Amino acid sequence: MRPICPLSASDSTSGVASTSYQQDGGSTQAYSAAVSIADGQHAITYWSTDGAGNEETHHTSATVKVDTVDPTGGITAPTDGANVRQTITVSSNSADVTSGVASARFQRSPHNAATWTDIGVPDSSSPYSVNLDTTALTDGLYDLRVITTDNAGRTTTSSSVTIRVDNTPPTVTPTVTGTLGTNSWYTSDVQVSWATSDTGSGVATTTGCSATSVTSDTTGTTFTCSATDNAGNSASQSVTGSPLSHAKRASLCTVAPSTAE
Ligand SMILES: [Ca+2]
Ligand SMILES: [Ca+2]
Repeated sequence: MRPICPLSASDSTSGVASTSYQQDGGSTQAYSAAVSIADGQHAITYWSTDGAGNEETHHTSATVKVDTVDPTGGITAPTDGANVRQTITVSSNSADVTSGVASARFQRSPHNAATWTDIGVPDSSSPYSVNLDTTALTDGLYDLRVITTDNAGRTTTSSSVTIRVDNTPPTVTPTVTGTLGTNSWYTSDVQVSWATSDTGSGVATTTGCSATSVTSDTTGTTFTCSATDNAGNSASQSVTGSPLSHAKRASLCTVAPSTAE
């Protein structure tokens, strides 16, 4: 409902003949009924004239501020469907044409649960954003939204975007096959193969994970497979020949996996 601005006047002797007003210093208007005020900030000047033609001192209202339009604003980052890890920046394009944005309040919920939790404190200055430490959350799907409030107190709640939090590196598993002799030495050619998997965002890329055949005596040769998931978590594992050098085939043992950030 657009606000209206009613005026009233009285005169003790000859009576009020007319009441006039100007909006924002514009043309003089005869006042007959409540005046509708457009969105924005306005100054109303008004005065009455009595039956004897006496015009009273003009009055100017306090600034009349009108905002009838809800603000706008949606999540601009991360994008819907994004795989994220570590600490991310959540941003919005909150805006309001008339009274301006008072705050952008960011919230998260487990996907489709609609149990919203504030992310940090509302941001009151553009560009509107907040940091989200995803390591404090269980890996999985989450919805994000922003509630934009304008300076008139009107609010708009955005639609939500869904992200996948994945702070767990892929699993890299070597398999070494061959004819095992004694003391962990292989006495045949040896095949090194790899399995990579990721239960969160999935494996995006692998390096060095092709199956390899060791067909000559070797010691100290290291084979490494690295995998990176779609959120950017990496892991690698290596198998390396034993330092012993006098056997038919080098023994192979698994060393501890390393996780790259
Ligand atoms: Ca507004
Ligand atoms: Ca993962």
